Amino acid sequence: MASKQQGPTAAGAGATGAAAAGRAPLRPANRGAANPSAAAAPSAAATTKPSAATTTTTTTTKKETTTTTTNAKVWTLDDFDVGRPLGRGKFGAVYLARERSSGYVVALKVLHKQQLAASRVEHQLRREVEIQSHLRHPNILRLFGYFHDRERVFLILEYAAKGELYKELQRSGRFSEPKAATHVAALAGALAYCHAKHVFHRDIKPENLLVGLGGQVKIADFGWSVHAPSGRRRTLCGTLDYLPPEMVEGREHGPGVDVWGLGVLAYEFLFGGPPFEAAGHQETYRRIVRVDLQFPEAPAVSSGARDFVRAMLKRDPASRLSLDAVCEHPWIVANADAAVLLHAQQQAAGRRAAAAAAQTQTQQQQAAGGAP
Ligand code: AK3
Repeated sequence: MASKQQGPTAAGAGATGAAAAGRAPLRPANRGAANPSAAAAPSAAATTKPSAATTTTTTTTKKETTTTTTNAKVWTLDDFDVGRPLGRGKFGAVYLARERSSGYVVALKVLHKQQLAASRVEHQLRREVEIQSHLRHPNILRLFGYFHDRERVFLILEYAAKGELYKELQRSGRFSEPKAATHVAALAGALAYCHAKHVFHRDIKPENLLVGLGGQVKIADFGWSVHAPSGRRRTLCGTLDYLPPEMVEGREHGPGVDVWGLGVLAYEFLFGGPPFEAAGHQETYRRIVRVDLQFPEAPAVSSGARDFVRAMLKRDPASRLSLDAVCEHPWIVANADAAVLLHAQQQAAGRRAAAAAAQTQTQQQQAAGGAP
C-alpha cells in the first residue's frame, strides 16, 4: 500500500453540546478541520490536500448508510479501500485502509453496534470520540472522524506504521535506557498536553501505545482496555499494575495518577515487567499500597534510571515529579533523544510562561479591584 501521509478530510468529530440525532449511536460530526495535516501527520510526504469542509449543522439521513453534516464530507465505507487487519479486539477489528480520493492511509477500527449496546458502552465511545478528536499532539494517535452503517461504527484513525509497543517490548524483553528515556519524555509531553486541556487519567500501559513510522510512541488508549489484545495478564476488571495507591485504595485522585502510571511504564521499559507484579490481585494490591518497589540485580540498570523511577513512584501524589519536570530530570536529559527532549522542554516552557502570564493578569485584576 502506498502511503501518502496526508490527513483525510474529516478531521475530528464535533463536540458541540448538540443532542444526538434519532437512534444514531453517535452524533454525526464529520466536522472537517481547516487544515487536517497541520496538526498531526508527522512525516508528511505528499501534498494532495483533500477538500476540507466545515460546518456546524448536522442532519440525519434516514437510510442506513451514515448521517449527513451539511456542507461537509460524510464518510462511508465506499470511501476506503480496506486492507489487511492490524489487530483484533472484543468489539471488532482494526484494518489498514486507504482513503480513495486522497490516497491517505489510515487505520479503520470497526465496532459492532450490537456488542456496544450489549455492553452499554455507547456513551463511553461517544466520549472517546469527543476527547480524542480534539487532541493534536505528535505522541497522541489522531482520531480523524467516524461514520457508521446499520450494524457497525467505524473510527478513522491515524495509522501507526510500527504497530503495537507491547509487542516490541515482548520481542526485545526490555528497552535500552536511551529508548526508554525517549519514550518516557515523549509520553510525559503528551500527558502534560492532556492535563493542560483538563484531560486526565490517560491509561498508558504498553497495550495502549502504538509506534509511528519514525519510532515515535503514540498514546491510543481511548478505547479502554477493551481493544487490548488478550495475550497479556488481564482480568475482567483490568489489571491493577498501573494504578497508584490512591486509586486502588479508592481515595481521591488527580493528575498524579498519570505520573505514577508513567513511572510504572518507565520501570517496565527498563526491566521488562511492571514493578508491582504479583501472582494475584490481592498481592499486587498490597505491593502497590506499600510501594514495594524493588530493582532486580539483572538487568543492570543505571542508578540514574532507578532514581528517576523512585521520583515518579512516590506514595504521596504531591511528592511525585511533575510531568513538566520529567524532561529536566538528569537521567532523561542524559538519555532521551535530543529532538524529543527539546520538544518536551519547549512545550513545558510554553505552559510555564502561559501560567505566569495568567497569574500576572490575576494579580493586576486584583490590584485594580482593590484600589478605591
Ligand atoms: C497499527 N494497530 C471504544 C469502545 C469499545 C492505528 C473500542 C495501528 C491501530 C493500529 C477504540 C481506539 C485504537 C485507537 C488503535 C487501533 F465503546 N483508538 S483503538 C493495531 N497497528 N495503527 N491503530 N489500532 C467503547 F467502550 F468506548 C471498543 C473503543 N475504542 O478501540 N479506540
